[in-house]
Amino acid sequence: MEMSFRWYGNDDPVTLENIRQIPQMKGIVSAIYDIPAGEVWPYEDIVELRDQISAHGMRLNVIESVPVHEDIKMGRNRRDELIENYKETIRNLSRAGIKTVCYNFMPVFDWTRIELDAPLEDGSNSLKYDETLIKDIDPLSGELTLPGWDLSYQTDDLKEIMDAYQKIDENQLFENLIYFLEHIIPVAEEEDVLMAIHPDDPPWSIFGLPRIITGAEALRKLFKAVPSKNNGITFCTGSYGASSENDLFEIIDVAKDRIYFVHARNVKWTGERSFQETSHSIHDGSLDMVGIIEKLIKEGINVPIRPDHGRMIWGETGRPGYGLYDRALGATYLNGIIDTLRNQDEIQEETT
Ligand code: DNO
Repeated sequence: MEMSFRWYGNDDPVTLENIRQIPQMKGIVSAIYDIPAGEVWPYEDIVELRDQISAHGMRLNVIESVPVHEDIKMGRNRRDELIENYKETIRNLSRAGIKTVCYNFMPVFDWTRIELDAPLEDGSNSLKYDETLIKDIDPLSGELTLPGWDLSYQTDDLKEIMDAYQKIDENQLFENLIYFLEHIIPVAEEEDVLMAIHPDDPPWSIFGLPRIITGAEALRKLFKAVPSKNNGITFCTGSYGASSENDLFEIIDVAKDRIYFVHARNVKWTGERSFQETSHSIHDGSLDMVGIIEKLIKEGINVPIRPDHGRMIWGETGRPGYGLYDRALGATYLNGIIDTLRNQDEIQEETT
């Protein structure tokens, strides 16, 4: 697996120089953040990002994400035009040598939490989700600070969009996803680009909005509807694993020939549909990180993997979940597991 790290570009307080010093760091996962959702990413901008990363001894291996415009998710009239733009972005990425694209199909809100710096016992802090508290929040009141609401996801008129979603149920949203895929996957095939849908985080409906990429059953349905191998997934342990009802081993079985990108994150279940993010260690969270990595390796899955969110430790402040220190510890933990499980002769060969 190719150890990778998410980097938010030149505004990220975590620098490429910092990231390069994490042992065995090979890949950078990034995006072009200043282009509004729905517009074409110019080839030149992609090349500039790619070359900047290469100049630091790593490679831009995954785009996370090319956002899908709400009009596509809602199946509105403008979707065909927006899908054409998306195709053009896929072509431009491919021409620049970038062959894996992560995206999601979550209505309006990307990943959602109730608290961005909830204390943990050890004095650090991390992101937390509590269904009982979320239920009392009106997303229109502005009370919610959304960690995943990048510029690219912002909408001018939240209320109008939330209202429009009242008419879209899970089946309709799924149909809109399939419509989108039926149009873009042929281009991904031509361009040799792997599309990797990120699960809904958390994997259940929030604020009355439909959510559809939630577990093994949903993936079976997705692959049946669009069988192309370019229609794949981001296997995000923390998103699927936020629900204690999801069996991550079953999800690997269902998706094993279509896992193109791995997000490794641990979470501790704190109640029904409630959890807090922890270090990557199996001793801290509810997920069997060692067993999961072992299964991925056994299945021959050799794709970019990144430590997902980290806690804020050692006084670090910054983008929630995306500081340097705990993600670096996570990468090192994951590398330890991977190196132990991998064929030692192969590792020897690589190092000599
Ligand atoms: C959160 C991330 C998500 C992810 C998108 C993918 O930390 O995993 O925001 O980037 O959902 O499209």
